[in-house]
Amino acid sequence: MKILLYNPDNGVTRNFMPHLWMFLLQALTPSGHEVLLVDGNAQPMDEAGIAEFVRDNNIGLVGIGAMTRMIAKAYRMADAVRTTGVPVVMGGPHVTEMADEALGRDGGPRHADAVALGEADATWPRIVEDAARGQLKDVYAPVDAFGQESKPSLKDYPVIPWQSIDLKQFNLVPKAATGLLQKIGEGWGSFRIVPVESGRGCPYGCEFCTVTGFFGDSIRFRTNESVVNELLLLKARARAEKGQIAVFFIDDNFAINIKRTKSLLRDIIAAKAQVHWVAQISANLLRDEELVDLIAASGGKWIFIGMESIDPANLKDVNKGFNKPGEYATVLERLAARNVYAITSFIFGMDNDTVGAAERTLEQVRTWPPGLPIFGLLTPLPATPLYKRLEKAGRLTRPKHWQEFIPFAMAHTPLKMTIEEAHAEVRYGWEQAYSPEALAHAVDSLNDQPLGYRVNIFLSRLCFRGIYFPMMGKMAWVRVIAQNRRTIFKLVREGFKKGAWRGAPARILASPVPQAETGEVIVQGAEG
Ligand code: B12
Ligand code: SF4
Repeated sequence: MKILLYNPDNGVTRNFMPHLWMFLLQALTPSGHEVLLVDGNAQPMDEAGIAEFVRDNNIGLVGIGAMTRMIAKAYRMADAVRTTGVPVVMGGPHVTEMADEALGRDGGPRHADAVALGEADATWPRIVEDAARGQLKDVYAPVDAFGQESKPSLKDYPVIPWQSIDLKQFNLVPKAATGLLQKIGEGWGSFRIVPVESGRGCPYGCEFCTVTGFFGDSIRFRTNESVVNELLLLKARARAEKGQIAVFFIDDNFAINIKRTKSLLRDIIAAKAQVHWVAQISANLLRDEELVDLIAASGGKWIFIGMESIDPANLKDVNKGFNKPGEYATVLERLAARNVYAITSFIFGMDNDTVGAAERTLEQVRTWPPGLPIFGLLTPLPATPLYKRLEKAGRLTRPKHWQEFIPFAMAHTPLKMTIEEAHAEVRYGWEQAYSPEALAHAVDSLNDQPLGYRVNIFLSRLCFRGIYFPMMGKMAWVRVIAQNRRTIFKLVREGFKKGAWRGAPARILASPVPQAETGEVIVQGAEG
């Protein structure tokens, strides 16, 4: 049987990174079946397009995965596939919580023939065999022989054959420049960001988050060896292609168990498996100097930190009181001292937010080392404790907001400001943090660093700007480049100066990397 796995486009980014679930399910597919992957972000498709693809390729089963944000498009695409007579199975965080909606059991139309609840590592092979026999069931739940919910241990994680997977659609280097850039240094003919998971689960239960409900509060890890081997495979591929690969460790909190993270990072260093990487780590765990040394030594470049708010009352309200705003600056300095920078994520529209929340946040951000601040609105995702609390209080203004998704729009009324005021705060945050002046300031604050760091922060800021301000068309890029021409000229001028690209790699030298250690497992904290 031929199977199509499809991920709808998010309408914001193009092909910046593939979705891991597709490669994972492909690797877990029983032999004898052929799996084709289409990521809508890289290969845009509409309803007629997917129906045609399914017919032309003689597809026998379509699997669709989506977050809440993309679910309306996912349903439309599923409907189009089902008109061809081919069955659709849906999975992922949204349909896990809203299976009745997908199956048309809530009074609405049916979109899926079957739904895979939760982690599908163990159920996927069963789904494929049932579909091949024409005996798909409505619901596949990950349960053991006694009917109890069971979570994959990750100890026998499949090998994802990155060396042979077609990743052409995920090359971030423009085609026209590939030939020339292959010749620079070790080669820049391709640049790809690849998702790798080293563990799953988070026990923290922040009120707005899906993760604790979805992956459970039991934390599970792959073996160090399997992660290291995956990195080595990716490195070898990049070398063979005269290109570069960076890894996004998609764990919700990559350092949730500090001892284990340190041991993984030491193994990465020992095996010379370092690649540039990004991960999500909560601020409380970054108090550990040795961990931060190892992050820098193992290739860590950007850390995503869910700061959410600078107001402790807001953090307490959403059950994230373990975040301590008073230590944000110290944590960021500690990272920056090793040339590791942070993507700092903030949420507005929280219950203690008042008008001016964005400016108060930015006042602090401006005093921190340069990074990539991002701003969102508190969003009640289905089945989260936040959703249930707001529903009970009658505060949801758009209870099924995902059916008509609007980016950066509240679905409930905050307590101390109006919905419009909350929208204005988020707009202000983006406008100020990504203005040409703010970009120039970020670049200048790294004047004591080699030019590469300044170019990196500038390009990263330009890309992150696109999360709020649409950057999908060529004209949008031309406008932004024109607005930032002074900074661009300055960087180009400096690029021609002798020695501009060389210099001290970090403000302080990372301390020597400690040797491997083993020991008991301690759960320290979490992020998402
Ligand atoms: C990586 C990631 C992203 C990436 C996505 C791009 C990419 N290429 O991966 C980025 C950074 C862009 C991102 C952004 C956002 N994300 Co995000 N993200 C994640 C993260 C950390 C990892 C996803 C992942 O790969 N997981 C590992 C794989 C193996 O798990 P999985 O995808 O769930 O797949 C398993 C099952 O769900 C199932 N499955 C999934 N799909 C399918 C399909 C079929 C057919 C079947 C059978 C099974 C199946 O099987 C898989 C194996 O068990 C998750 C949290 C998490 N740990 O999952 C949040 C998460 C998915 N994100 C979330 C959110 C809310 C967002 C944002 C909306 C945040 C924001 N406010 O801006 C944005 C918007 C995204 C956008 N613009 O599209 C929520 C989604 C909740 C929900 N109900 O939708 C999550 C769960 C985190 C959270 N805190 O709650 N995200
Ligand atoms: S720490 Fe992060 S992943 Fe864990 S529950 Fe909170 S937001 Fe979710």
